[in-house]
Amino acid sequence: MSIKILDSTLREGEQHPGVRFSADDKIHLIQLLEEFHVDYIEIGHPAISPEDAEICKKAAQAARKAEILMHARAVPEEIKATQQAGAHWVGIWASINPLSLTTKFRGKDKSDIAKRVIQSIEYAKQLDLKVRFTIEDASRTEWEDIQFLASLAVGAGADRISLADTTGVWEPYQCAQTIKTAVDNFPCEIEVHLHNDFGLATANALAAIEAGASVIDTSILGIGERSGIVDLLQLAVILQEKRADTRFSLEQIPLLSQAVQMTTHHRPDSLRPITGRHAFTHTATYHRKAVSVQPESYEAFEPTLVGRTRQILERPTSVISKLPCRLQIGKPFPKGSSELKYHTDGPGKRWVLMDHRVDSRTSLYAIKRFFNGEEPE
Ligand code: HCA
Ligand code: CU
Repeated sequence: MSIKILDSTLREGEQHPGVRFSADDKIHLIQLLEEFHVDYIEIGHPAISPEDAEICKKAAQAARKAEILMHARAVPEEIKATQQAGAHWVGIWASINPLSLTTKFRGKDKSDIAKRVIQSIEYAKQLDLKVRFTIEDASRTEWEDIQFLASLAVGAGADRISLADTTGVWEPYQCAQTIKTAVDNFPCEIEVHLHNDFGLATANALAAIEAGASVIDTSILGIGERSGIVDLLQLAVILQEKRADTRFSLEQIPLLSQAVQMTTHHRPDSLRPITGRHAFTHTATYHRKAVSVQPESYEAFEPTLVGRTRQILERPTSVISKLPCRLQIGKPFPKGSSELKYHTDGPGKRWVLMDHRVDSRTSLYAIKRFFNGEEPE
């Protein structure tokens, strides 16, 4: 059975600092995600505010193929809000780990939490919603507690159990062990939600797939709380190149990446696999030579696979003498300013102005960046 992909850019991604999607942003991203062929789209938490409820409702109406999921705590009003906004699925979540109890459950004992979870799931089923029940912070929760709460959730009618590595602490072997135990113990599909605090989210996703998980949560460029979650775009490329899963429209990757950059102002750093500015740039002299004859010498896959182009960049030292502009290095900037500044006074007449306190290595760095087309910060 092929793995299903849930994209949570519009819910988890909206928890990235400074990110707030309008209804139109969400509608546009839903269209792109559907064209990319994800299976589920998690679009928000409608109970947060009337505005969120309205945005979720408009966005849900735009979905054509993907099943739409909305987030809710184990509270009847929040579950009702997802139904009113047109969700197919409600994602109910609760933690049973005292380290991470949300304010709703702080001070409550385990049987109390279980009671609320059961009631919420039963209520959601009465509303004709499909239910994903997530054990938040599963990666720091004793297996006995996971088993206790998840078994009750399944008994109450949950269609799927999701285990969350909320703080991104799993190593791949630990993730695989827990997912395998869940697959062996629960008579339903297992989903996994993996944060990237140690940079292991994608590795953990692959381990979870090997262990039998049915659904992986992702977001475009991995955006989410703190260091985010599994990057949809990276995972899709890995699934195609390493697992022969060819369903994704990988050539659309630049469109998805740009849509998120434009709506969130988040930029992937230049080293980021697939979407980073220099993910397909070759610089070292012998790399450049080898790649111009035989690209696979230094490429894991063709850049065109993901809608990108190869870039061959000369090494900066040889480039500086060919700069098409006038440079003035080390010109004192007004006292009190400690930043690098630049100034343009017409085509071909660019000047890089430096603060008098920065050293020559920093100035070289500024020139390199300047030549590479980026403005010095
Ligand atoms: C959150 C926490 C969560 C929930 C995941 C889920 C996590 O932001 O509410 O409900 O499946 O990482 O545990 O994103
Ligand atoms: Cu999360």
